[in-house]
Amino acid sequence: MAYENIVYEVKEGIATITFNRPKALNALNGALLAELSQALDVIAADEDIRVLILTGAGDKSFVAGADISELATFDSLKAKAFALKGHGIINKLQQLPIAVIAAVNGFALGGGTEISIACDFIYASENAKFGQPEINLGVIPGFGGTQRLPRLIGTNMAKELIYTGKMISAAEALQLGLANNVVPHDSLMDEVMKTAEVIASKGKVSLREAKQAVNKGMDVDLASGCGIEIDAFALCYASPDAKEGTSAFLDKRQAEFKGGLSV
Ligand code: DAK
Repeated sequence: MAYENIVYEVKEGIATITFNRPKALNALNGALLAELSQALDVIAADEDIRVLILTGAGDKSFVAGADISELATFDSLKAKAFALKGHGIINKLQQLPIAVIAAVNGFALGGGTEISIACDFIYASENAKFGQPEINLGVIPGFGGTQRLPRLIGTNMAKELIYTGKMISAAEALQLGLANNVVPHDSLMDEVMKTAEVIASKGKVSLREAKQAVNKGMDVDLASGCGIEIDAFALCYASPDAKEGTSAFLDKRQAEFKGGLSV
């Protein structure tokens, strides 16, 4: 389908979604969210895609949050409907059976931070800024920020960011473990692509099982999490990739993983 608020590209198993409302610093309006949701469905159904990269159009912003001109029109019922829709899309993003990297190229505020932390990890450019400024608008994070941010950076630090609405730099985000890597602005996509290519060369089933074991395990106690890992480990052997990976090592050659998701 034709998208107007995002750009969707796929190259050699690596998909990229670029939020594309640069005049509004890529703020999330309803139309953009609907397109994002559709693109995620397309990606989920495409067995050839192994990695998704999310980034923002222009030099300045990843996503500057929900579109405030839409937020300004809400009543409680509309706010609830918007929250349900937003959570649905962000859950879909988090649960994609492939690796998802946020390439944060500028402002990641409010919904921008919330989308980035629903990805598997974040690479940020030196001029990236993160924050949950909803408190300045008289509301609270509505796309999972009160839940995912404390799990990622700890309760007290998350509370400080959510209560003050302040922005933090890429360097601070790195220190907090919010970003995995901070790189010069102009080399952000190259660095993200290098990591994406490494991941795309791995087995699709083992990647999916690793991701699901980590994600599901974070929501349960350690013993239950280890149970999840045991099942996920066993399932990897349903794919020819396990045979290929172990044989390749023993044969002293590079593994060529070809297993699909149909196992
Ligand atoms: N929405 C709409 N337009 C935005 C925008 C946004 N979030 N952010 C920026 N823009 C627009 C500006 O209005 C401006 O438009 P023009 O005036 O040129 O037409 C253009 O983008 C450039 O912005 P600035 O001129 O302000 O650029 P600066 O470099 O001076 O400042 C800034 C950049 C990012 C610091 C500033 O634009 C800013 O503070 N933006 C707002 C950041 C923010 O507060 N974001 C919203 C966070 S709240 C919920 C679910 C989710 C949420 C809430 C509820 N429920 C389900 C109920 C989520 C809420 C949020 O994300």
